[in-house]
Amino acid sequence: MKNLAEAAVTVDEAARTATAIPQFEGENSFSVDEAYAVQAMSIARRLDRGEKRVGVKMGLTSRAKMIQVGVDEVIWGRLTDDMRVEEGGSISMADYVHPRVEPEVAFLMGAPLSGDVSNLEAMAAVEAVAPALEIIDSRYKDFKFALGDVVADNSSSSGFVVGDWRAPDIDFSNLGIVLSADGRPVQIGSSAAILGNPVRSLVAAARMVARWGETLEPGWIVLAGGATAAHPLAAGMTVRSETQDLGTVGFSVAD
Ligand code: OOG
Ligand code: MG
Repeated sequence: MKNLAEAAVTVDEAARTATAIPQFEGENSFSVDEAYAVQAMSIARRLDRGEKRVGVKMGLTSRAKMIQVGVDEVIWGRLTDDMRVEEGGSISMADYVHPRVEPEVAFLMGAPLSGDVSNLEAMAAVEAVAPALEIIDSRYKDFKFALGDVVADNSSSSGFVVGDWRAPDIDFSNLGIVLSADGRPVQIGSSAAILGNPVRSLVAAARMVARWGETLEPGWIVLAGGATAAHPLAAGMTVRSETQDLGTVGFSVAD
């Protein structure tokens, strides 16, 4: 029988020590439910080490992302305070296996949200919106995984940067986004790539966390998912993303 608790230790240690691991293949592969159970147990280990839960990340909410990794189901993961990189801050390659960056939209929750909700109900629970970058880092060798693997690995969550928050009183359903590395555009897209409108990702988040007994809590951040394919990071790189009406967010890779 598969030992899910053991798998949780494996993915948590791989993330903690930035070490690549093989996929859970064959008789060791997980059903989606098993994978979320592994994810929950691995995050519990991080919380035991003193990290604080700060929100949720949605994944594979755009075609570009689904195609890039070959998995075509919307997934979610858990964010902790330790994953947050300050806007304009820097990271070290040594803390990651093979990190990539992708432009996202972040929501700041002002009221609890869980279960089946409408777009309108979801927006009523949002306090602010911001441009964001997610640093993803699959712990699996060669960034290759099946659905169960990536979900168990906290949906490749590893870091995130949030720009200035603003009131969610603008139409952010189709905002142009340019992701630049060292001043050169490397991905160009639109917030519309995120399920047609990022608010649909928030609706999906409310539904999906409810399945696991969770509520999007006031003060939590919800990352809506990458609007474009992710770009590989390298030592010395400066990353900046500019989102129409939301502004810029960036960081650099020290070494
Ligand atoms: C899986 C995580 C996907 C997104 O925004 O679509 C994700 C991966 O690409 O490794 O974070
Ligand atoms: Mg992402």
